Amino acid sequence: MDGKAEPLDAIIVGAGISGLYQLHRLREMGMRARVIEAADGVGGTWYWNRYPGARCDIPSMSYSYSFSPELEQDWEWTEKYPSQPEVLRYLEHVADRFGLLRDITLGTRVTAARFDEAAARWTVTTDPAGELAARFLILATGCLSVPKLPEIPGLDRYRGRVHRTARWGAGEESFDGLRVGVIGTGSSGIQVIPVIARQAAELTVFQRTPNFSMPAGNRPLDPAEVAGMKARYRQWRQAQRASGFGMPSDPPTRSALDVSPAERDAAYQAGWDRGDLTSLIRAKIRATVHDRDLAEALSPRTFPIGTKRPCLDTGYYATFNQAHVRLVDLRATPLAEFTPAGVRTSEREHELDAIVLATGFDALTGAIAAIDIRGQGGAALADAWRDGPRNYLGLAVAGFPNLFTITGPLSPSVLSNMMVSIEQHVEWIADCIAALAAAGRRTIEATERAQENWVRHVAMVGAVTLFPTADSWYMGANVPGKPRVFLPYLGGVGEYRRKCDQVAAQGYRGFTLA
Ligand code: NA7
Repeated sequence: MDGKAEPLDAIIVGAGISGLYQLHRLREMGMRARVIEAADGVGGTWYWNRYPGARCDIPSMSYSYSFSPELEQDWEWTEKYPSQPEVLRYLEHVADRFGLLRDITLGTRVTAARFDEAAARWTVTTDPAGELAARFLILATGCLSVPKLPEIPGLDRYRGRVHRTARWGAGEESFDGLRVGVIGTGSSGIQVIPVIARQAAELTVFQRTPNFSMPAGNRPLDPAEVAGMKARYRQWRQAQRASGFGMPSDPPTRSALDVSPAERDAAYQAGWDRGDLTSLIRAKIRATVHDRDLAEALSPRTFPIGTKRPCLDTGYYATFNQAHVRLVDLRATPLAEFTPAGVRTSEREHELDAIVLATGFDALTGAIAAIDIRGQGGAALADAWRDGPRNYLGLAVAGFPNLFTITGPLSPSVLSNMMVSIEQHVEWIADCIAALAAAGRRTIEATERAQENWVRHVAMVGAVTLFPTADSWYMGANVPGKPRVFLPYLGGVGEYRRKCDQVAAQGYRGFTLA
């Protein structure tokens, strides 16, 4: 890369949903921006997570950009919940439609970034070797983009095929006739397991914690339904923005205790049929899985529902009724090591031709921590965040001027429809950069005080819920040694948007402009 060219206005790290839109938005403002992307294509999460069965668990017509009414009208989603190939095709279409590729450098990873105070700009270092400078650095690095391996030794000794759901390669589809092991039963495991079961000769599922999962009820979209949504898209988008989680729903009007048991059951059943009610899950597992002990082993007991991300599945529990599918309960017999032939638990060795790792991510902070970021006085972000992320509004960090994080930790991010939160951040950042330019300012930086108050507020809102009681990736609990902090902001996307807009309207209250 040419480091000697005129510095850019902005460097954007990542060409997923957020990086693509940020680039488009800045270019529309006449800014010079470049996206640096490690993958060989655009799409972020939807580029990497190509495992069979990968599907979004937000309805397609809501999990799509709202910034272009023409795009909204032109694009035809085919299923209620879009499959990974369909979302990726959509994002490739967006990159193409808005001519974004000419300002995206693919196959290049940002490894370090330092802020030069005198010049008031960021210089980033890349691999393959290169340097690039810009006034603003925008991390569009994703919340679930650094996969985590299981913490047991010996993976390099194992002689069979190893697949990672979060790094699925082309041509990895067939498990025909193989003895396959899947480690992990989060959303990824729960989606991939029924598909692999259709191919494998034997499938062994290694489960550490059973999850709450509900039938997705995925289906082709009805043309009349699509036309109806397209006709009222603008209102729907407005409702999304004002909602709690980026998905509008009718709030309950009566307590469950005020109605008859029959009425209550009917309401619960209707919810189950819609695929969004959780109370019946254990009973449904018992009704689906024939073997009582197996049903119990698959039933979550160790955390309150919703405190770990609930899953949507297609035939997950029924998969365990097939004779060639086995469950290994790692709470009873923990994994000890990989062996040349498979894996060994505390009880025995399991010989496997292929192992699929669906073991999750270093969520929310992993991709930011992977870059050596140096702010004022050469201070490292890694040091500033040693005890957990500290920022203002989940958007900016004291001591790191002109640095923005899209759906960063301590913003609603993963507790919302990501599309809604991403668009909000992209637009807020773009408006902020425009406001600075209009005011003839070069830098913006969160104050320590505003940051302190925000960190405390996010923790306080989280603390009144049951979220901190679960060993979840929301809490950083899935990565050994990671500080235990509630990472997303639970204030609701509507309320959060109001706060961010207010800060901007008050001349960027809590920021220092210079
Ligand atoms: P998750 O939800 O973090 O799931 C990872 C799974 O892997 C989970 O069942 C873990 O058990 C299990 N795991 C992790 N490490 C180990 C080890 N060392 N041994 C055994 N089992 C292990 O990641 P996903 O990719 O499924 O989903 C991530 C998000 O993507 C999802 O929530 C949606 O928002 C989209 P644990 O529960 O930690 O005991």
